[in-house]
Amino acid sequence: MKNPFKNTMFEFGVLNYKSMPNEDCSEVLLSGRSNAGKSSALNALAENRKLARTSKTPGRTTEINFFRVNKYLRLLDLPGYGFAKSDKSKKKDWGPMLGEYFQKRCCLKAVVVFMDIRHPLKEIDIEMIGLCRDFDIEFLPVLTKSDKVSNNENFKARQQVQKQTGVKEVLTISALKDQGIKKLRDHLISYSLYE
Ligand SMILES: Nc1nc2c(ncn2[C@@H]2O[C@H](COP(=O)(O)OP(=O)(O)OP(=O)(O)O)[C@@H](O)[C@H]2O)c(=O)[nH]1
Ligand SMILES: [Mg+2]
Repeated sequence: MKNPFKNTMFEFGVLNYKSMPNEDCSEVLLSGRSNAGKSSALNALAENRKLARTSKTPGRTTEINFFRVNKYLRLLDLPGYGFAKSDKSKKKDWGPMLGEYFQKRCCLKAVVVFMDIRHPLKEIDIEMIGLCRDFDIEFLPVLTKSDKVSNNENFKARQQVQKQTGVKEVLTISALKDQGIKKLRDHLISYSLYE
């Protein structure tokens, strides 16, 4: 079957809630610490390396970027926390904006919390999960860079996250090896069907 993310396109980059586009489809927020692998995952979903900018230098994504998957779904690439030292002027506290976004944006259907499989559930991840719980928004923990660890460590990390979050479904992916990406696509598409 054709990859439903193949035609994903960049739409807008915004710095605040006011500048966001009209709510004309479901939205899923891609969140996680800087360097967690959000943009790489997005590119793997779309099979397009040029879609979102990825970098070894944390903090290269500085705006919330809206990507249109199809008529029914948008993905929002949220810059990670902990920005590059060289770019202090662009440092931004997303906290207040996210609160407003979670509260007002009815089309927000789910939040993906990307975490490096080698160090999941840092404080900021727990805060994000707390925000989802406060606003009753579904969240999906996704452990990234699974190619960096053994199968055993992979299993243990997933178990730890399941136990700590109480969530049954924890995905593991490798954007590099194209592992778990199909399953992530299926989850994202299912969110777009939520009422
Ligand atoms: N080995 C491996 N490296 C990966 C994988 N995914 C991402 N990386 C690397 O991790 C680094 C950060 O990836 P990004 O996708 O830019 O991370 P990000 O979460 O978008 O970071 P910010 O935009 O700063 O929030 C890059 O050097 C990627 O090449 C993976 O599946 N395997
Ligand atoms: Mg990024």
